[in-house]
Amino acid sequence: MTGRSSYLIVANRLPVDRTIDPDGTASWRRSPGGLVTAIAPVMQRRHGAWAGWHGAPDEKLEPFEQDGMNLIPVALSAEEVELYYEGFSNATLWPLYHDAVAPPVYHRTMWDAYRLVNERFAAAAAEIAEEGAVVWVQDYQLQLVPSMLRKLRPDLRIGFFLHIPFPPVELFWRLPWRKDLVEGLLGADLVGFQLPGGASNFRRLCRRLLGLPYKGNEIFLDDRVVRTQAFPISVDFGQLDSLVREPHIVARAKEIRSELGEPEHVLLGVDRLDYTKGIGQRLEAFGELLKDGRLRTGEAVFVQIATPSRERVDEYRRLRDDIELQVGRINGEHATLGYQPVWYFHQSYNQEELAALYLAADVMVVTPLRDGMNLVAKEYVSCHHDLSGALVLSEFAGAADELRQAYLVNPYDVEDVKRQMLAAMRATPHELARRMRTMRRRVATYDVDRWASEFLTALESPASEPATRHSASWRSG
Ligand code: ADQ
Repeated sequence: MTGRSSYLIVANRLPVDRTIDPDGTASWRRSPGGLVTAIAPVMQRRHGAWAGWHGAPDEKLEPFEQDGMNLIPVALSAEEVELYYEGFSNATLWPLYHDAVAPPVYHRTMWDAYRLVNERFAAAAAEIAEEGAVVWVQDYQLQLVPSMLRKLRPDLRIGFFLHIPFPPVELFWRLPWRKDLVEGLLGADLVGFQLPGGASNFRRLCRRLLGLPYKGNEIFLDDRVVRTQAFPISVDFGQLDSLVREPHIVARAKEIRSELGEPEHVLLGVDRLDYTKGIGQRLEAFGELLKDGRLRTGEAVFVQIATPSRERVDEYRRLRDDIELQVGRINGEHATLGYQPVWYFHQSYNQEELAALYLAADVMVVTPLRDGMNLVAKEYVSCHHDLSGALVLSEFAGAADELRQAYLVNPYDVEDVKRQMLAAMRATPHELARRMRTMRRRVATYDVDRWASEFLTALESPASEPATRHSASWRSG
């Protein structure tokens, strides 16, 4: 470890994955993904540090340097992984914040572990941060960290960003620990959300639960002001845009289409295998189009990539079984020798293969029942510089706020999904280009770099005086 840092990220996971070489030696590799790509350069410029779990239970590691970042591993026991991560984070908060599309579980032992682990993250951050440092806490696993950290280190400037939706007051109200969580978040100077709707849900909740007044974006506490604001996350548009122009990616995309049997239409889904993503809904729509005869045998194939995810949580095991049964049924009913309608992969891919798949797909089908943003939709758009391709996008994905020219669907309405999938397949190149051009302009302008810099600029700008509280109006609605 090289001393204290003036800039610090606190996230459930470190931005690196451990790889074991054939000779048995372990090394660390930067994790793929927009968040790391966006934040790493800022951290390098500012001698930043990153505190997070390194991914293996019951292992205590010393801080180390990687890629010009100070990495501070936070240890978790196997029991804590079960109760804090799989339990309170992914079996309580995750479903509750996603409109309770699966029933959340409420267990006091999980909550106790969540609080304990949040305390450990806060203590690690307090120890590393320089006087007056900027600390940016990430996501729903660490919602208590802002207030815990402020108690330990009132000199810090603390930001928090929630990557998933913030639910309406009526849903949040169910949480036995609702007050603790809200007070936890209010330890931050700036609380960021994907959409303005999440920010306003939070402000209303603060008023109803704690009687706190707010005006515009600002919530007034006795001694300070908490800013709440939307910062829609994005992707590294420039990097994807140049990657898909490389000849080997273009060649791979052609090869993929040929391996699929050169169908007229390639439809694609790419998701973590998660019940919020509406994978079953889109497969049902595709299956019905084949059954109705609105798609001819051999005309279209559906490629569904489902990255393994949270496999020890019960709800995820059931989902995997359901999806695999559904894929088997569709193929059983509609395949012929030489034609397989659904290609399903329960695997992870590297970025190049994913980019080639995006490029190869005529229709990207993104149908979450609820999603904070959905980066896959923005990645697809970034990969279509020739203005080909159509995006079918759920109205319940945060990305739908920006990508208005997508074929927007209500994933609960199977007829609507079928109609829009067909419309996307039948559209003229001119129509596709018109839609794609506008969507690309949006993603190119609001890329992940802009997301990170807007958040940090807002965090570092001076807060309003708490005195303005007296002029705060009580908002209704
Ligand atoms: P996720 O729920 O994980 O993210 P998403 O935004 O779509 O959802 O990001 C998934 C990422 O994983 C994408 O970058 C995608 O390319 C990658 N990925 C998916 N399948 C893969 C595979 N088989 N192999 C390799 N990579 C794969 C949460 C929230 C979202 C929010 C993001 C960022 O749920 O709403 O957009 O955080 O804030």
